[in-house]
Amino acid sequence: MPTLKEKMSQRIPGVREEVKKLVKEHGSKVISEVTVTQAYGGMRGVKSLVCDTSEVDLSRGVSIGGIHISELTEKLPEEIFWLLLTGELPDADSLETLKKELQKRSTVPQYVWDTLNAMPKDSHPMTMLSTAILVMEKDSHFKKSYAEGMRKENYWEPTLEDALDLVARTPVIAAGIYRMRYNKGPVIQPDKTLDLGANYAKMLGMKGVDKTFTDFIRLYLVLHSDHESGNVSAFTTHTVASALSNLYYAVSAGLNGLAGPLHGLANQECLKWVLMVKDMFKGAPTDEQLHKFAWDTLKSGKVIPGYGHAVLRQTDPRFTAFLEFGNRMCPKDEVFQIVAKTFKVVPPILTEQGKAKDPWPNVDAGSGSLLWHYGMTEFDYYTVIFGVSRILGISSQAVLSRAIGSPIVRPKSVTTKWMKATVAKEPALKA
Ligand code: NMX
Ligand code: MLT
Repeated sequence: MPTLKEKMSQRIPGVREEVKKLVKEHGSKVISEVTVTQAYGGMRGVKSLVCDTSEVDLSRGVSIGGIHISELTEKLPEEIFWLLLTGELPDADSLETLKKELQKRSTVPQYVWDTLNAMPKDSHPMTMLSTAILVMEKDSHFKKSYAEGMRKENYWEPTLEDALDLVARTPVIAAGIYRMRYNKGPVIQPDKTLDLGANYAKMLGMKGVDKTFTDFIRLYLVLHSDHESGNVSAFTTHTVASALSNLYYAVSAGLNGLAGPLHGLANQECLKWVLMVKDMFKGAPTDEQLHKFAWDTLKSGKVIPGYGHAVLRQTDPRFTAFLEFGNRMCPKDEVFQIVAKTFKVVPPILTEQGKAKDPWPNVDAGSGSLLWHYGMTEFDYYTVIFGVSRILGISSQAVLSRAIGSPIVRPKSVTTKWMKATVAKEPALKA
């Protein structure tokens, strides 16, 4: 029954050896090339990152440690954290040990609450989460060990310590933010006998919810945990951590990226859109009404939030998991019904418009309607829950990057002048 750290210590020498051998024997082989479109187009599709926690297939969606997300929906977030870091699911004893380890670490320093209390009362909850994480930087294990002259091969160990602290504390902070920001009463302290998801659900202090709310929060934390390393939150975290900034700096930066409407904030934007539909048609619209509303959104130059993806070209299996949950729990809920109807109406419209490469729903299209069903109506909070979950993935990625000694990120940029001169010399660049 190894602890997480022991398991990682067993795994890491093999991973290091594997990477070293690969680079030594095949270092000069070409795995991708970059076109002018890609250089100006957000590097879409350029294979230039390595991520061993999860991978995204354009039609099947995400798999974690080689297991498709649809097979992980009954797991606990702690099991996913172990899977992300070790590539295997924990046995029952290891899971219990990890749960205890996280419970032990879940006390949030008083200065975090003081900082949150001092912030403007109308701060966005994502700003509060990112600030709370940043302010804990002073207690980073990595920072301390680095100052003491730690050797490079040991970098991953204090990074794992920081990751464990972050994973343990973030649900407590996030629940506290919900209660402070929306005047829900005093912050609820963690119950040190509960798992991460159950504790988070309890600390939110929602009124009138049944046990299925806990199941829902666990599912939420599992589904958003990781999506390989090219998405904005993961790539930002990786870039910042590559300067040997500690995990608090890196994760806080990653969450700032998650707070953008084209990334994690799309869940709040999506519910806003669904509620606009509901208000306009005084309930669930007909297909024709929704069809017109969606076209009006597009014609006004806006995106339909929750639809489209930079990598996926099929319905996101994370959306499917939420849809299945909603079909079981609240098929008659009007807001959920609008989400289900949008799934029917919007993809053909985006296809007809012909701009979006992926007309299908992503993870953000359905999650908000379920939070709304459970009575969480403050939709600008929704991305915080995404953030709590995403910390599992981005901090695991950072630990593994430290383990293989990833260097500082520094791609080469070129000027438009250089680009013009180069394409003039090279008329037959491949598409
Ligand atoms: N509604 C309207 N237009 C869209 C949509 C959409 N849902 N998705 C893409 N397009 C447009 C896009 O704006 C672009 O237009 P233009 O040429 O005028 O700039 C065109 O289609 C081509 O974009 P793509 O190459 O298909 O998409 P890209 O890879 O650039 O961006 C997203 C991916 C996810 C940013 C984009 O699909 C989008 O803005 N979706 C809505 C926001 C959203 O749901 N984001 C959440 C993503 C998941 N997450 O959690 O991070
Ligand atoms: C994510 O979960 O990070 C999003 O689906 C965005 C992405 O993968 O690009």
